[in-house]
Amino acid sequence: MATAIDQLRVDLLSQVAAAASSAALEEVRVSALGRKGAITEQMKTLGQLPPDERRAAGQAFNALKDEVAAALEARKAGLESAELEARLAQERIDVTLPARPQPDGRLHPLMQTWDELVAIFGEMGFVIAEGPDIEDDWHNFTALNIPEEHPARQEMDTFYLQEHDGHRPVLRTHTSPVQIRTMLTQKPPIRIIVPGRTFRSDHDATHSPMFHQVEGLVIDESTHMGHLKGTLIEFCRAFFGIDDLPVRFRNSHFPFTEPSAEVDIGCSRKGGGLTIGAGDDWLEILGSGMVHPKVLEYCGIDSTKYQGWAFGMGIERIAMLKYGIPDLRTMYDSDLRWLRHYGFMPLDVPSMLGGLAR
Ligand code: 2NM
Repeated sequence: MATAIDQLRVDLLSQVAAAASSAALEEVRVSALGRKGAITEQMKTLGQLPPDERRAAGQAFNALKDEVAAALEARKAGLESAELEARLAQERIDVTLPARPQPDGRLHPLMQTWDELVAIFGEMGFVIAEGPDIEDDWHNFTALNIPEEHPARQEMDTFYLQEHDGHRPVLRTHTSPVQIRTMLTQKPPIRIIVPGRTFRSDHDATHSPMFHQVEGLVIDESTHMGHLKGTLIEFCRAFFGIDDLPVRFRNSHFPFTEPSAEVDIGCSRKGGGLTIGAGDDWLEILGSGMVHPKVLEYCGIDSTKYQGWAFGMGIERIAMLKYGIPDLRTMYDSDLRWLRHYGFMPLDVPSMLGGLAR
């Protein structure tokens, strides 16, 4: 019996040593220690031995089991770490390799600016709201306290669609109807920005019949003009990347806000050029104000309990200012040379690090 156990020991230990992978080692484990394994099978013969030999043989088998189990464990640890090393070597990524060739396309400066605006206001806690390009009179004008006889409502300035069912659809002239829709469907507190397409019957070097706006709206029980001012000063400085950019609030009038203020930033126009953030001149970049109580009431918001403020700006206009684009119309020429000059790499993360174009 002793020689049979010795033989089995040599045999199993050499199988353990020869296993070349953890899968092969697992097969060795099953064939040695499993329920139908070599040791188990041999131990079944113990009963045929005379009682005086049986005890010693039983102890020898148990010792062999322990020894083989220990050898399996040790081999397993060795194989696994070798396999891990091999995988790490094979799956290694060389981070020093040059980037893959960038796609040939460019992001239009308008869309780059859109992304920057969303990034700045998003960081301040505003969420994006959207709505239809085709509106009705009520959402585009009436709910905004724009009177029937207001020039903005005239055919001269507004694109009306064909009348049907007694309604006259209109291409929205600003994104404010989205604010109206939001106030009608959501309970305050509200803090949204609304980027989107807008349409006015106007076409020259600074106006396009289709253009883009970002408007914003904040409504709660206690927000006030101080918040409007702080937020818009912070926005101007972040957008133009100038920490001490002078910002001025100038009295103005909109039907939907009271009081209303135009927001100017400091600039210089010396020598025919334009330098933002220097000099003693001013440049208008956005409109703002406290939401008119009538607008709140149109939207079912109790104007004795809630108040709010809003602002709006043209994306083309501020894109032109930031990136030094002299003529708005070139934005829609689809001229690839222009796009290569003014465009941005699509994978660029919008940030203020690019600084000013001039
Ligand atoms: C501006 C200027 C001032 C404005 C107001 C509203 C609303 F819906 F809350 F009444 N939305 N947007 C607003 C106010 C827009 O753009 C120059």
